[in-house]
Amino acid sequence: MEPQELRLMLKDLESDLIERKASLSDPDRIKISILLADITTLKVDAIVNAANNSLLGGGGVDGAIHRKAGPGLLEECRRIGGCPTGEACITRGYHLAARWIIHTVGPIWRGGNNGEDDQLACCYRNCFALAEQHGIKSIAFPAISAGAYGFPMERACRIALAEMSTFLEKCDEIEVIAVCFSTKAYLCYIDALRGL
Ligand code: AR6
Repeated sequence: MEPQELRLMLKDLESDLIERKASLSDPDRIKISILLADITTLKVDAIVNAANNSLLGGGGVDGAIHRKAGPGLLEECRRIGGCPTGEACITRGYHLAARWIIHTVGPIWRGGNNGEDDQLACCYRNCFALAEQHGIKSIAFPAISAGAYGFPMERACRIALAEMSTFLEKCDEIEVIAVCFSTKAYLCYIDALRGL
């Protein structure tokens, strides 16, 4: 596909997304944006890191966040001492534009019958719980587990969006951004939005 065609397609999808948002029961309460971006560049109160149990950094979004935040982040993560799968913890944002980083550890995909869906849903719930506790008003999520941990992107985006909208049903104070690092992720979120 030519880049021009892809741009046009994304433009169509964006209009479709706006219509979709408008068709939800109370559009003023739905504050989910789907954004193609590098999460480390966003000026939001908090960005979420798809970390591992050690919290000591790694590849993917975790590596990008640690590189940009600087060594203070690694030090604080070391003091925390790790994070179980499905849980979350919070640190300062250091050199990032975001004030906070919420670190969560998604499940490694093992075929789908080993509690992966529930663990992934827990990641989102625990991140939102920390966001509420810290008065965070805007939060950006990467597609947790959908990279190195192998969770199928379509399924990961469906779970993410379901948890985001469930949370926003009870708390409409927080702006939620689903960050996509590829057009595939973007298209999966649009599909998931259709299924809401
Ligand atoms: N901004 C937004 N999204 C990103 C960025 C970025 N800068 N970089 C990658 N993604 P992954 P996981 C997307 O692998 O699957 C690490 O080594 C990426 O395209 O970062 O939860 C940790 O230390 C994908 O859609 O996280 C763990 O060991 C999504 O973020 C392990 O990887 C998640 O991909 C965690 O694996």
